[in-house]
Amino acid sequence: MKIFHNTRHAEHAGRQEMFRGRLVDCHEVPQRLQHVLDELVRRPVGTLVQPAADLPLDAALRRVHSADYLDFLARAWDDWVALDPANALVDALPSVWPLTARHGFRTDAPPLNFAARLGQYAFDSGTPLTAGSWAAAREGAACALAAAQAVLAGERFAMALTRPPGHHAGPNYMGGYCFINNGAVAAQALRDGGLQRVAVLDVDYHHGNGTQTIFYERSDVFTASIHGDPRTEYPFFLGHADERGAGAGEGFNLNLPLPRGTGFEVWWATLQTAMQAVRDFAPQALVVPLGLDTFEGDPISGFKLRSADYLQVGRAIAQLGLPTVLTLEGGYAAADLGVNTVNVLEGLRS
Ligand code: Q9C
Ligand code: ZN
Repeated sequence: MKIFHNTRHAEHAGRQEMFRGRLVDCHEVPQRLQHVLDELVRRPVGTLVQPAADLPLDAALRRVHSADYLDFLARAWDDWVALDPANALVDALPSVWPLTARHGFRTDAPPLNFAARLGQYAFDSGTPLTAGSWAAAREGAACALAAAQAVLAGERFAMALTRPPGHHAGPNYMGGYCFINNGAVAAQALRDGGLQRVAVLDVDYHHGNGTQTIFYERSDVFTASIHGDPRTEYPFFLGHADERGAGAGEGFNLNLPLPRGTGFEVWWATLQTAMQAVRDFAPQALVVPLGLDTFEGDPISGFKLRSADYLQVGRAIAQLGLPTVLTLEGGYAAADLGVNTVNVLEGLRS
């Protein structure tokens, strides 16, 4: 399989995230990807490649994100430093939010102040925006686009091995360590490449709120997510079982929330449910936002999968028999992330 590797990922290196009133060290760190690369040297289950430099990336980004959000991201670091030159030494985190029109705040008079604009485009204060965030996120999206194109060209499997992750990024917002929704970029590129129906099967511990929202009113992209129950788990405000899609998309979103503490047996049975729904949809290709934060040793998550379980997960995905793009999402037990990720990829081949 082709593994499109983001060579610019380390340019996104947040220092701290806000967690319950404290700034704590970031969980989503460059070493995560290095552990996967190291394991791929030990077990070369695929070929590491880079996306071509001339991909139609900007057009692909505009297919899933709004133009104003993309402009915001492209200029964010310069605007942050312009707000105060001393900011050059500090990561940007939002500290003020408009909430929604429901609270009486205006959405028709966007502020010029950059700290306010950051709050307008971010839904948490756990996602530091740094000098290299845009470059890293952009190149990661190029990996996702290239992986989709490889599958369109006949590859059975292709992976975007990248960070920052993507599945929490919505049409016009960042958050959950995500800026650009790589899985959505891949799914849309598969559609634009001529496939009529594409399924997304998100196995990250956290609900794929961004991907769900991007495709919520569409019947051509079926989205399914297995995740920690949002009543207790991040991202809290989306991911319930009764979210089934809307309008033309009604019935084309499936959420399978599970309680914190869930082990492999129940998770596996839930995966079978999700896989049956994917089969019923009869897609021509599959996108798997692959989060490895379902691991028992994950420092911020609550499921109890073990390393060997990921071989089974890979086998199950392969059994769907679909051309498949995988994107790396969460997984914060950094030292175990290599083995767990490559176990999935090895499982795909067996
Ligand atoms: N201090 C992904 O897995 N906050 N994002 C958790 C822990 C956000 C996870 C708080 C977790 C986001 C891609
Ligand atoms: Zn996650």
